[in-house]
Amino acid sequence: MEETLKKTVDKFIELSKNKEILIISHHDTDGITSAAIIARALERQDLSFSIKILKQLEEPTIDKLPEDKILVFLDLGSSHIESLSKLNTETFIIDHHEVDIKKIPENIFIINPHLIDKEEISASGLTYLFVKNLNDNNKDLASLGVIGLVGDFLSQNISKHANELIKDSEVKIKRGLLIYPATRPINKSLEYSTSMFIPGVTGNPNGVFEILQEAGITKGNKPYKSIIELTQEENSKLITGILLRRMKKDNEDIIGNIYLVKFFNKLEDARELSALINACGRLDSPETAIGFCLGNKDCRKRAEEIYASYKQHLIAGLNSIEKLQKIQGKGYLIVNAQDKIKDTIIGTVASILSNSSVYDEGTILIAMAYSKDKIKVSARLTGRKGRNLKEILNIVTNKIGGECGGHSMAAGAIIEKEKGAEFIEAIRKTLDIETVKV
Ligand SMILES: [Mn+2]
Repeated sequence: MEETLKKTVDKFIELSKNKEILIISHHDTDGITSAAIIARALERQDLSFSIKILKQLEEPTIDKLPEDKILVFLDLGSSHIESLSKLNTETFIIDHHEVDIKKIPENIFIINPHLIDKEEISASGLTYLFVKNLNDNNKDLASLGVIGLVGDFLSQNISKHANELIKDSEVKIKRGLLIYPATRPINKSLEYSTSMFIPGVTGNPNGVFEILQEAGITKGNKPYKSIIELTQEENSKLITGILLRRMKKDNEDIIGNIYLVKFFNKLEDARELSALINACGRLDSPETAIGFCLGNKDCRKRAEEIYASYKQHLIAGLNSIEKLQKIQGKGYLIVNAQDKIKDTIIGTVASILSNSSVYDEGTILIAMAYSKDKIKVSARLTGRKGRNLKEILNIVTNKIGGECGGHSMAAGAIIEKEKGAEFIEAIRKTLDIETVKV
């Protein structure tokens, strides 16, 4: 890894002397923090650059890329090496997604652990190592790297280079309940706890009050304590309350490392920062998210507004899905939310529910919502084992029309608005036949 980093950085220094740079990154937290890290580093080197944030990289986008600039892909690009090699310019790829190529073309320079030691690290971590090699004064960018690491769920099992990143960042790590933010009053963290859905508590202020009472956590006339301020006893009582409501016996996935980062001069929970950046990136405000990462005060204000409304929508979506009528079959559940839940959050709502332990392992969740003149379909699998959702959606869209994508445990489709009833009928048939086969 060290050798690849050094060689790639040397090549970058040489090439960037007389060519402008175009950074292309992904719209999630890992991609946004990666872009912010490199932007600050290039600014310090006095290099001129521009940034493009993408939902995903597609062939038509590649065809339109400028050939008079050096291209730098972050958190993207590994699966497009062949088409990128056809462009008449040099391309750098800093990415951690799988790569399937034997020989790297001459105009491509890539940092990807899959080509070295298969170590698990985020693109933000790799980008940090890149800029640290570029100039030692970039060490202050490590905390952004940690936020990206947390955003990609890579912060619970730490690899060698992820550890280097964490050490450089000076973040504080505490073991505790994995509900965020761990740094703000716990009643709000519980109410908005979408990362860990707690039946009867998430989105329900009365339920929050009850679970806190049971755990002996009261507020008096002050705000509630934060998670990191709880006593051992309060903490273990609260964990018991959560386990009872989640109907699970082990507390393995509800306890873990909490990363505390100094941000805008305050100690913040990295997951909260990550969720905020993610919301802005996905809701078409990536420039606000990058500005937030780089400490811009106006961007911070805007980002906080976007995040607050995103959380409201998410909780409203979760609350309304409970009330909506569901079609229940053997091993599956279909919810047609129509215009009751926004298309931008229906997938997240479905993911939260599939992780909630409300449904049996292997249950398929199909959620539908209007998306202008179409219907957006999100399919999620509860637990880790079950049928292949991409295949199931593929069968149905082949029959009634539409497009689908994704993978076996989480897939999605877009169909015509008037095909809603037809879709439900077709997917029920497919799911019922599949059950017979199994
Ligand atoms: Mn990533």
